[in-house]
Amino acid sequence: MVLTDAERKEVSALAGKASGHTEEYGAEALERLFLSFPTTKTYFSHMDLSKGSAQVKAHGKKVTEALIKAAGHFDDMDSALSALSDLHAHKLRVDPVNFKLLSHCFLVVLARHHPEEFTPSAHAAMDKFLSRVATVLTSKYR
Ligand code: HNI
Repeated sequence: MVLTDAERKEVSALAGKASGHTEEYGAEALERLFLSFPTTKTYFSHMDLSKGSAQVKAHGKKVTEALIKAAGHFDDMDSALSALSDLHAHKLRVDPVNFKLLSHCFLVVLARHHPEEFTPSAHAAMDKFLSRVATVLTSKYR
């Protein structure tokens, strides 16, 4: 699943938009995830998931930063995300279906905050990118 040059440009542009809002966008994506897909909360039972939670904000920031990092490593995403891949596969054992749900929530966040930039082609590029990230993060499951 290789992104074309045009798709990379679209993803980089949206990653640039997100870079000044890592905590805000990450926390919003997680809030949407937990509200719309409540089974995802089981992975975070050790956290305070109430609205405005400092733990959700801190986690959201980490997730957005990881996505921005991935957007800087289109050609070597496996090595760039290797530690995260170990974590999700071996320690957390997040069911892969959940990655689609979180990806969807991130798309909604980007569309909401950047409606002008979130064109159909940017949407498609971002969707492909998030699928690629999910593939890397679930690649060590077996
Ligand atoms: Ni995920 C921890 C990035 C999808 C559940 N996750 C992290 C961390 C990053 C991260 C970064 C922090 C690592 C560290 O502290 O060293 N996660 C990502 C990314 C995606 C993703 C980029 C996909 C886009 N994670 C998911 C999904 C779930 C998930 C879909 C479950 C629904 N992640 C977790 C849990 C932790 C976690 C649970 C540990 C949280 C904690 O701090 O205890």
